[in-house]
Formats: sequence, C-alpha cells, structure tokens
Amino acid sequence: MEDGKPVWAPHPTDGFQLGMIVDIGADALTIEPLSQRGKTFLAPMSQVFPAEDDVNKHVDDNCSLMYLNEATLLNNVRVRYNKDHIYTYVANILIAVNPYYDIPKLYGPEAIKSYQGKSLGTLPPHVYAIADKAYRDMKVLKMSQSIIVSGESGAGKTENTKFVLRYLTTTYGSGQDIDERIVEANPLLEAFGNAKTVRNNNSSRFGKFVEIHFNDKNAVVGGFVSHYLLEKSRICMQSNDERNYHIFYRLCAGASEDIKKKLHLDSPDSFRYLNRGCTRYFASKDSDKQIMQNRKSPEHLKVGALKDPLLDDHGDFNRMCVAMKKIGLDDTEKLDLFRVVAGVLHLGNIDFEETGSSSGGCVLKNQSGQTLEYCADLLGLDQDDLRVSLTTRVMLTTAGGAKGTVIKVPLKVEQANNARDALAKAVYSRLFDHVVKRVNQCFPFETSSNFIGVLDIAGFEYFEHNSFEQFCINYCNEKLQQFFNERILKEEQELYQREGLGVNEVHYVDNQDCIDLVEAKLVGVLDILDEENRLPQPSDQHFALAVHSKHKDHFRLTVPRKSKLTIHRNLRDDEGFIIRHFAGAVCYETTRFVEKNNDALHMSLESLVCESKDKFVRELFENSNTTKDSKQKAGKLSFISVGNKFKTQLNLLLEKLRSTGSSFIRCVKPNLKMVSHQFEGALILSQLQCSGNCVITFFKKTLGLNDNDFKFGLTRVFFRPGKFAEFDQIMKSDPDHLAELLKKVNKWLV
Ligand code: AD9
Ligand code: MG
Repeated sequence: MEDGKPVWAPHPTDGFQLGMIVDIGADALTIEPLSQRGKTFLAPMSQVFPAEDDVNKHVDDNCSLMYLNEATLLNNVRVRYNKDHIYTYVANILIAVNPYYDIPKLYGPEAIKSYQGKSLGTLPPHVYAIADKAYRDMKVLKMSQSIIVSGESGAGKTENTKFVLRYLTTTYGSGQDIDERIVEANPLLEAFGNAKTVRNNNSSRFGKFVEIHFNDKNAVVGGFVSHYLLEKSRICMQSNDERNYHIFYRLCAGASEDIKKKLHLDSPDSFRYLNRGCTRYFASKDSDKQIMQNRKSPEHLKVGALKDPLLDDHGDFNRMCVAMKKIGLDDTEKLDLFRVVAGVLHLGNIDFEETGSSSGGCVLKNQSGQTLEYCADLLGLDQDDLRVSLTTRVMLTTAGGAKGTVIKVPLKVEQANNARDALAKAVYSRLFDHVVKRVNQCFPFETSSNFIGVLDIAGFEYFEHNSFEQFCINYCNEKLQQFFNERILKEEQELYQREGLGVNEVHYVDNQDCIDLVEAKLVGVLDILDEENRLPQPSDQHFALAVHSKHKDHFRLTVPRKSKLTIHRNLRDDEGFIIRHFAGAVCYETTRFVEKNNDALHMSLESLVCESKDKFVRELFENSNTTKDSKQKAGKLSFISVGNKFKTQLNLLLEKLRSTGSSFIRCVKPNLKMVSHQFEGALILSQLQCSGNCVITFFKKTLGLNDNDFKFGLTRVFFRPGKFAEFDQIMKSDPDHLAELLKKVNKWLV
C-alpha cells in the first residue's frame, strides 16, 4: 500500500469503505474515511486492502483486477450491480447477484442466440455462457457435465437453474415436446415443493438435481429429476409470516366451484395447517397497518385473508394447470393430486378432547365429525378406522410369557395430535415423491450418451435456532465444499502441469474430519442418532449426551454451554451441540432430532393408508415396508432413518458429480428486504467469504508460489495475487529493472 493512495478499510454495513492511512501502529492502522474527513478509526492490518486506481471502473473477471482482494472483489461486484451487470466471473466461476427485478432483455431470445457456441469471456459474463460452456465441454470431451448452483435462501439459485434449463433446451433441443416439458416441470415441482418464507417468497423447500440427457448427436433426448429432503415440518406448522406449500393456497384460490365443492374447500383461513403462520396478514386492521409500514410498495396495500400481497395464488393456479397440461397430466391425474391435498387439509382440522373417563385417552371433538367424514372420503379411508387409528395405538402384550396379544392403547390428546400430524406429513411427502416420479415420466429417454445436470440445493444455513434440517443441509454443504476444493484445486494443478510449471502441490484445509464427524459408521452423529431412534424409549437429551461422550476431544465439536463460538450460550449440554463448519460454527438444538429422523408411520396408521380404498392413495404407499400381519409388527416401533437415507443419496450424488466435468455458479443475495437496487455490502461480503464455494479463499489460495511472485508457463505468466500490479508498475516505470527480473526468471526456467 503506497503512501497517499486510498485503501479499503472495514465498514459495518458496506463491507468496506475508502480511506487514507494516517498512522501505522504495531498491529492496527489508523484510517481516515474519505467520506468523513477529520474523523479517524482503527482497523486491523489484515483487514485493510489496497484499492484499484479507479474504483469506479469494473472488470468482467475479478482475476483481471490489478489488486485482487476481498475489498476490490466486492467493489467490482458492486459497481457492476449498479449498472445491472449482475454476473461477474472469478476465472471460470460465475458470481450472480440477484437483481430482484427483470432486467430488460437480459434473458430474451436474442441473448440466448448470442451465447451459442461462444467461449467463456467472449461476451459479458452470463449464466448462458456457463450453460454453453458445459454443453461444449460435454461435446468436445464426450463427458457428462454438472453445474453446481449454490447460495443462501433467496440468492437466485432456482431462477438461475431455470435459465440454464431454458437455454439448453432452446438452443440444443430436438424441437420436440420434451424440450418444453423439461422447462414446464418446474412450475409443478414448485407448486408442491416451494413456499413463502421470510427469506424468499418462492423458497424451494427441497433440493434437486435436474439432468438433461443428450443423444450421440448432442441433442436433448430427455430429463431426470432427483430430489432431496423435502421439509416436512412445514406441512403442519409454519413460522410467523411464512406459509405452507403453495399448492394449498392455490387450490383454495383457483379451483373451479365444482372442484371446490367436491373437495369441500373453503377459504385458507378455515384450515389449521394454513392459518397459523400468517396471522399478521389477516388478524386485524392494525396488523394490516403494520404490514403497510413495514413494506413500502403500493402492492403491499392489498392485503386479504391469508393472501400474501406479493403472491397471486389465483393466477399461479391457472399457470400451474397450463404446465400440468403441457407435461401431459390429464384431468383424472390432476384431480387425484388435488384430492389428496384437500384430504391433508381436512385431516389437519380434526380436533381431539379428553374423554374424562378413568382409562384416559381422547375422542374427536363434536365439530370434527364432518371433517373426519371429508378426510376419510377424500383419502379413501373408512371413517371408523381413521378415528380409531388416530386415537389409539396398537401394542403387543407379552404378559405371562404367553404369545402376545394385540391390544389397543388409548392415546392422550397430545399424542393423538401427533398421530394426526405424522399422518399428514407422510401423505403429503409421499404425494411429493409421486409428483417428482410423474414429472420424470413425462420426459423419458431410452438411451442417452451424456447429460448436463444442474444442482439447486440450499446453501450453508445458520439461523438463530438450528435444527435437524440445518444439520442435514450443512452436512451436504461440507460435502459440496470438499468437492469444490478437489475440483478447483485439482484442475488448477493440472493447468500448471500442462504449462510446464513445477509447482508444489497446492494445500488447502481439508474438511474430511467434519464430514467423518457426521457420517462415519457407528461414531458419526447420524449413526448415533439412528441408534437412539432404535431404543425403546429414545430421547433427544440422551442423544445429545451420546454425541458429546463419543466426541469429547473432537476439534470440530463442542458443548454449547459457555461457548464463545456462537451466540447460543444458554443451551445445556443435553440440548445441543456446536459443529465448527468450514463456513463457521453452528449450534444445533437437538430437540425433535429423534422425531425428525424417523420417516416411518406408526403401525396402525400405516396399515390404514396402505389399505385405502382409493387406488391412488394406496399406490402412494406401495413401497412402504408394512406387512399385513400387524400382529408381527405391532408393538415394535418401526423406524426408517431420514438422516441415513440422505447420506446415501448424497454419496450417490457426489459419485455422480465426480464422474462429470463441473462448473460453479455462486448466487448472492444483495439485501434482506428482497428489493431491487439495494446493495448491502457487508451482507454480500459474508456470503462471498463463507458460503458454498469459498470464492475468495480460491483466490487467496491460488498458485501457491511461495518462493516467487510469478512464474512463466509455456503459454502464459502466472502471478501471485496482487503481484501483477507491481509487475505492471515496473513495466511502466523501470524497464531496466524488468530486464533484470526477466533474466532472473530465465535462469530459473533453465
Ligand atoms: V431458496 O434457497 O430456494 O429459498 P433461491 O432458489 O436461491 O432461494 P430464487 O431463485 O427463488 O432463490 O430467487 C428468489 C427471488 O428472487 C425470485 O423469486 C425472483 O423474484 C428473484 N430473482 C432471482 N434471480 C433473479 C433474476 N436473475 N432476475 C430477476 C430474480 N429476479
Ligand atoms: Mg430455490
């Protein structure tokens, strides 16, 4: 950093601010901000960076910055964002900032056409350029490709995924229905798997890997979608200001009167599963006022019962129906889906009350009679069987050593509520599985030479309260981070080899220890959890203690109590644990881990749905592991591990990714308000620093030229980050010195 030149110094909200160094201390610098002359503040030396000569200039690829550091990278992205250039490269990695509005012509047919067959870097950075690169790599290398889209909730993963799919099917489709179907499958998947959350009005509550398959002539022949971890808790309960899956509201808003009558549908606020998360939207005039104060745009003024002003449930229902038709769903199939959705809604309205008798137990509340009838009717169940299954549990007695007899144990109100919710979650998640299966049937292929797969899965999550869902997502991100390290650094080393550079192996922090902590056999957290699930009386507290006792001195795991690693210091050791992830420490609260890890329904409920009179419902549960001999299974708590299923799926996915060439898209959320033209620097910096694919780390770690600031390859010169600027300076000001340097380099090359 030269005297008299501005530097980037930390700023609490902007990330960095320009300033001048006015004093140099032992380990801190005194900075005078350019925007507040006369005022000074101290900044740690490691957080002050040289600025580019012209801070308003921007470059397509951050690698072409004179000084490459966190601050110049952030500034480059900011200058570009302000000019609607939301895409920027970091070498082959694409950074995509969500603009939160439709930038004219950015994705139109002309843009699609212009990127066809163009090498990366020929045209401005774009998601289409990445898609085309994947295609060309597939064609030239005769190798399948994957595009990994990462970023936090609302960063634009799903939108960019859709742009990739649209680009590839439009440009390299075979001109048949299949091209359109691959694109039109999305509205259907989103209707059943997306929901409004506080972070994103259209948040994907499941992960997906969408493959587009190509024939030997490199034309699209079909597709395949794999899905991961649908968030089941949302079906019965939502946080404040959040909603259930879109389909529920859309059906209530958009179905014809005839269908509504058949399904006994009413307004969303008459259903327990829909009316608890969004109370602020319809509770009183006051809350309307509050919403208006919180949100400024005129659309926010139109507030109706359970209707989010930003979502058009009626219009979306119609769009979804068009998509269903395009992908080949007929009216019967459509009604099958709607019937089950309505069945789940009515199931949620069943209420219980204590019987008051000495045997304990509960009965249905009077007004639930009609609801029970609707629910049983829609799901093809016998009313009495449904009632009995919700209020009792089948047990096997082993009294007197005699062969067991099956008895029915009455449930308490809370247990019956749990049974009802478990049934609703099971039915809806099976329905979602079916939707994905059905989508896959609409773009079948017989033979495929290669595929391009796009991974759209939630990025690293760290909330105030982190539960099983965050644990699984962050585990997944550890795996993807490892893949990123392997890929980027390995490919870089291959480049050095091709260029004839004898560079030492590049080292990076390996996160295998963190992955092992989660997935290792027997001692990994997932296996400890499964072991807990199999106990006769599993408990979340016992599980948390077991995790601590098995990993007392593990670098990656600590007790939450008194920890300085996170803000959560009030948890007891039996209430959670902290994992030091690659992107930061996260405290997991283990309440309900045991319940969330079990996909199995209680025996009596499972046999109920498996024997439904409704063929469609029966088929949803076709592969469940129930046996008709309830005596054999009764009493045993069946268990299907959610965590280990995810681990298996994830390892298959990683195996697949490793067998393909890969590209990375790193999506960035510009602000928390979800509005356009607002660049919150500090928020963006933290995303670039620690999430998904540590873009900044990749710069810092590049080359590994410890002894030299630059090296000559066969076709290019490699500079240590920041050294190009010095080199450039020397070239301009001191050609003699440059000649000296080159002599040195030549000697070194020999
Ligand atoms: V989540 O992890 O599923 O909650 P995503 O998928 O990362 O999240 P999504 O793609 O759904 O975010 O983007 C959120 C919203 O931002 C979209 O609904 C759009 O309204 C908006 N968005 C995202 N990308 C673009 C874009 N390129 N152009 C315009 C965009 N709007
Ligand atoms: Mg999404």
